[in-house]
Amino acid sequence: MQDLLALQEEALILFARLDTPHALEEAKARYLGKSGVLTEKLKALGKLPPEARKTAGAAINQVKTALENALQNRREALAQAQLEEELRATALDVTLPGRTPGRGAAHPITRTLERVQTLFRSMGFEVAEGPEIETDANNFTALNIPEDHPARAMHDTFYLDPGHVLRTHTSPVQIRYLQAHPLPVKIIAPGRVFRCDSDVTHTPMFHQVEGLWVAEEGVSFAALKGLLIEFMRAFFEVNDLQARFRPSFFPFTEPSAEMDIGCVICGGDGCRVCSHTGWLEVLGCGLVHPKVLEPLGIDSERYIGMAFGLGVERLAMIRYGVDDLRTFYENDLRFLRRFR
Ligand code: 2NM
Repeated sequence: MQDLLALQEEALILFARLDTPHALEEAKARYLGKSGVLTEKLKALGKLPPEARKTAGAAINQVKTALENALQNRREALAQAQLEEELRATALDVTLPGRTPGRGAAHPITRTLERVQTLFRSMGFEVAEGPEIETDANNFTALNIPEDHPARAMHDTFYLDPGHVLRTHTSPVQIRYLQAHPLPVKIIAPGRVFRCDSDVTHTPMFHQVEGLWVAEEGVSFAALKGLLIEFMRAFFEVNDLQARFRPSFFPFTEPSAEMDIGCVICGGDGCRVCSHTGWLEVLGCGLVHPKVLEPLGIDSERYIGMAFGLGVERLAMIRYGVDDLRTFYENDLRFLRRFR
């Protein structure tokens, strides 16, 4: 009897300590299996006298029942613990904020390009595009740029081979357009242009919008000035915008001019953006040279062309108050996020 109670005590302690179903079933076999300790004791009952057999059998069966109950309770406890562990491991906290993809935004140069295009469209211009790799003929010769012009030099232009360049302006788009469409034409040519230049105020790639309006009527230098002033007024949202046109030179226009506007940052008082002059240089313009029109079969006695070219980065810098051109192309999100 003493022996049996000690056995029960030992088994119950062991069951309570085992913490995997496998170990528990192994322990069960040791006590209750075919040759388990308790089973052997039952087998040995036959050797006892009938009276003793009865009490001993009852005692053994009592221990057997106690062990089976303990086993069953321990099985359930382990199963419950495992379920709880699984639930904990796969728990989903529905109160956590969602992982939404970061919201993107158009680059400030893209936004500026789109703003320029929208305004010129509203003034009746179509948008024309062309390749970034151009022939020397379209990029220079058709624009009355002489063979010995400094702009053609290797150190200013990216040559791909002797006959092809990365376009240095979008004017060749306008040459292509004039070759392919009947007059009148009224277009802008926005896009990337490339110059072998890199410092604080120049990047080797930048964006231009050039405009061209060729017609029998309505085109004049006065009309050109009025159009450009109207555009700048709308672009910078300044009603009483000051403007002036200084004589200049381009091989492809005559007369030619540079347009300045009263500084939209300081109102003309002088600041860092306008280098304390009160004026901002914003574009070049002029009336298209007969030497550009005539080779295209356009009678320059009958048709007049007005043209202009502006730098998108320059307009973006002024509009957004950015003082270093290169920041547009460093892809620093701290900078880019400011334009959302
Ligand atoms: C400028 C300034 C003045 C221009 C001229 C032409 C074309 F194709 F008609 F000859 N396109 N763009 C032009 C005129 C560009 O950029 C400062």
